[in-house]
Amino acid sequence: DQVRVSRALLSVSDKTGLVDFARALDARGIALVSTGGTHRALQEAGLPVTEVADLTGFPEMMDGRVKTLHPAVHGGLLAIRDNPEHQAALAAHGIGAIDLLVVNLYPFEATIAADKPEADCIENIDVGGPAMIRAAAKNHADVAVVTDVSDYATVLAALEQNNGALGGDLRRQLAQKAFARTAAYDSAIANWMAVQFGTEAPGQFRAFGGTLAQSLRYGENPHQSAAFYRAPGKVRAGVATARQLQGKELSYNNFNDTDAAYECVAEFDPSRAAAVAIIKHANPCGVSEGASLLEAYERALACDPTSAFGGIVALNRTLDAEAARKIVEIFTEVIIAPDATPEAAAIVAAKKNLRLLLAGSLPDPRAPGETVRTLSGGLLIQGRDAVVVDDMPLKVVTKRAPSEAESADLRFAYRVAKHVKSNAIVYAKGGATVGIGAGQMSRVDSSRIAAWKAAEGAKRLGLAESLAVGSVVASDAFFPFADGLLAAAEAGATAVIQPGGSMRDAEVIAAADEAGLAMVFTGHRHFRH
Ligand code: 93A
Repeated sequence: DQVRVSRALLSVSDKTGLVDFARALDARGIALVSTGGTHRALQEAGLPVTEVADLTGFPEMMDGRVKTLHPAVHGGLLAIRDNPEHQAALAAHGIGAIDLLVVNLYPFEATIAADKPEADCIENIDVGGPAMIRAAAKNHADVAVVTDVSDYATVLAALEQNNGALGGDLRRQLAQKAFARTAAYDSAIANWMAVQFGTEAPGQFRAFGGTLAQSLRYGENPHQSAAFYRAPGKVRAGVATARQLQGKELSYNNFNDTDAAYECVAEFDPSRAAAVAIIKHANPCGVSEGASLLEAYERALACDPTSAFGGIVALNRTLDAEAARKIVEIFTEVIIAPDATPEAAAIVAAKKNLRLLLAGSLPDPRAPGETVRTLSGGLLIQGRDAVVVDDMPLKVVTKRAPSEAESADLRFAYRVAKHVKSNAIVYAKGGATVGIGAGQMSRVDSSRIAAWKAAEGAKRLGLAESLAVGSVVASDAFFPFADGLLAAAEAGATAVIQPGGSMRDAEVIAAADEAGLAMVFTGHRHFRH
């Protein structure tokens, strides 16, 4: 998998390190070819170098706009070495193969950053450089491509180590980096033009290689523009891959909430139980497992029917008629499921505005991926929270260990807590949430809200005791003090699941023991902001 380097083409705007690098190549007997300015720099350093114009038989023309755009260059970069026809073509046209391409591009980014006139910016759009980079990177099986000055040393070291050859791993790595560079370069041009020409698409997501999938009527609010961009390549099953069977166009908030709903319900293995998540403003207002989707929906709805009005309903199994009939009884914005029976689809069809999305399958909660968020002047990117409670080493920290039923509910509650905005507190009983506290700045406030919801639920059902009695509670992050935990005990929870790791864990554990609670630590936090 080694490529012996006999000839290198160097064409660089940033001439940092150029002479030393070229000198080392020359010392290895590698023939050097280069464009105008680069050629001059090498010649001045006393290095033997051929000008590209001598290769092409054409002078550089039009202020250098056309210098390397020629078969003598691109044939040399693109010819497959063990393809007889390609080799015959090289021979027939007197084209020499190029094994190493060293290019860095016209400084377009620096030119726009310096607020240069439009004509200067346009002139600094490199055409021939990216064309060569792409050619060499495509043909990485036979050619190495260097697009970054900081890789000169690596390449020299590799040549030294392999007796003048470059290995496949390095060539593939360099090729990938090369395409990343041309992609970023083109993004910079497109983004600049969008602003310069005022042609920015509504909600255009800059610096992101996605494709515009849908222009949205507006964003989170009517005065904000918005669009949905689909990530390039194969993406996880979900809103982006779902088929919309019917209903109004999805809005920005629908997209966001539907995604939250489907990601949440995907935590529940459909082969174990049916599960339903009802989401409002990207937070679950009820999640439940059940023997059937109908049962799961009814129990999810019971958690907070007021909030569920106008919500998004996500199901982990094929939507069936009995669940569909129940769901359409109240105003719902979106239903998303892997699939729907024809009968269920017909029931939903009676509600013209209700959107029905069929995603084909459930997203894998363990799949890698990233979340992106913009902030002024940049992007924040992180790996997705792809850890699930089943993979966490749960540790019982109290005198009392949770019962089997409590254990099941603790896991259930922690799965849900992962999808609740911090600070998240989730009460659950029998595989259903009974109170959810979301998005508070204080954990105690989230605890209070969750307990209050559980008490309201009991009132609705005419029960004397809060639904939190006999429940378990999950916290997305550790309890910094015993107060949040004591609030849960007071509400009637009998077991707790939380990451642990507070300075005051000992205090919190002692309080749990005192209250007769069983508590497990997960060792994994589920912040969601
Ligand atoms: O104007 S171009 O798009 N046309 C070309 O054919 C071409 N070939 C190489 N720019 C072109 N280049 C770029 O010239 C390279 O990407 C490099 O940035 C620069 C090197 O020019 P010089 O060697 O004259 O300094």
